[in-house]
Amino acid sequence: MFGKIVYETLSHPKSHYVLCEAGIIMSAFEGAKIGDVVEMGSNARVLSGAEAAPAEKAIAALITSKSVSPSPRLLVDDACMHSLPFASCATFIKKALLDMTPIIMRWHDDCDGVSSALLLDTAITNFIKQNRIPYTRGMFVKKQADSAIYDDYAARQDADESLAFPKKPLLILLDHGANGESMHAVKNLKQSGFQILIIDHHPPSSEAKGVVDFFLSPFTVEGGGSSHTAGLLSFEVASCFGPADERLARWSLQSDHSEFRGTVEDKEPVVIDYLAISEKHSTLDDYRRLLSSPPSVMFTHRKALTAVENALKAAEINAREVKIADGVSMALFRLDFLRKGAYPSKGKVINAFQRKHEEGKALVSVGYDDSNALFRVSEQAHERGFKANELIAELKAEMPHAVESGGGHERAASARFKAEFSESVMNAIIELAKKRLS
Ligand SMILES: [Mn+2]
Repeated sequence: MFGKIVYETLSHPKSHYVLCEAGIIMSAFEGAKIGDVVEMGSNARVLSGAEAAPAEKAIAALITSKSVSPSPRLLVDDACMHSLPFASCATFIKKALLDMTPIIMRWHDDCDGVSSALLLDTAITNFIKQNRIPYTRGMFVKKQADSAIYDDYAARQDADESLAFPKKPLLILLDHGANGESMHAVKNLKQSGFQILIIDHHPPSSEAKGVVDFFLSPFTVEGGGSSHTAGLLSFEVASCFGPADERLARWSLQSDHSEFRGTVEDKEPVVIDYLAISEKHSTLDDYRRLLSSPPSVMFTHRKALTAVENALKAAEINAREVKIADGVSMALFRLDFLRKGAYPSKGKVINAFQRKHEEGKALVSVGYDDSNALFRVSEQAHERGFKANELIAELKAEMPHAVESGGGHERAASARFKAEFSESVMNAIIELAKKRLS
């Protein structure tokens, strides 16, 4: 029987893990290294040259047969979903698992990221069990990221982590890592020998596809966009491993305001978002435990709502209204009472404010602190011609010394500026708004 050495212990002398017809078997071959093909049994030895070729072929066929993936039934039936290579992505992961590649999986700290991680974790763990692959606990590292950027600090941690393994790991980045800001760190790890898989629905860097081993992004195919959440994509990949929890995909659609979300508002997306921020060290099992307990879901949902309500009150108390045109008003309120990285985010508070006050009104809400301003535009204000992204573009052009970045959509956008110019920036926003609607 032929086999391939896929892993080894760090002990002396080394023991080898050999992938063969019978599964993965532990054995020892003197002087052998990972990747060598061997003959097992009484004539146990490392094969080389012409002898190795048929063995390599047999092992490759074995891996191919064990990693086939059926095309999944699609939860969202559109051109983008039909074009995305879900089955190949699953096969890519299965091959890495059969090869006993250590895994480092990171996910964005929000409902979409957590849903993606829960789906892939279950799929991967089940595959490891079904195929009796002798992964030890430390070979599947799971970490929640703390932003949408995979940065050099994170990459350094992962590089350090990889030193404990006899071979380079597969890094799986979920719902983050594809944007331009992440490319430096991603490239570094790729160069150091990591395999990298990114499943992300954020607008990607043009380099992302070329850098990583597998890139699953709705932006790479016709008709895809941010509405195809990472949770949705991960659900389809997980479905190629076996039955997957459809609710997680639906929760990610709800939390990310996807155009494919259902009409029913579940509590769980709010709960997951809340936990991801307020209990940053939650493990995937912590999420599972909480989600499987209806009283805990109710309780945590209540806590999250209360946090938003209290923040909304604080915003309302300091809000001032400015008339920017006949029948169009702008509500400005400070958001510095919110702690950075805590729940709720500025975005959640301004959304809550806008939802409560916009009904039937031409209202532009501006939530701001010393270096940021967020805009939300009601339907009526938009009909009157107010476009937040255009105002920000004008602001940038007019105050290049003060405005650092900004952008977004017509009805939701934000700008970042230097704190020392905050007062003049806020005044300019009001003046530009008046001018644009006059
Ligand atoms: Mn996200």
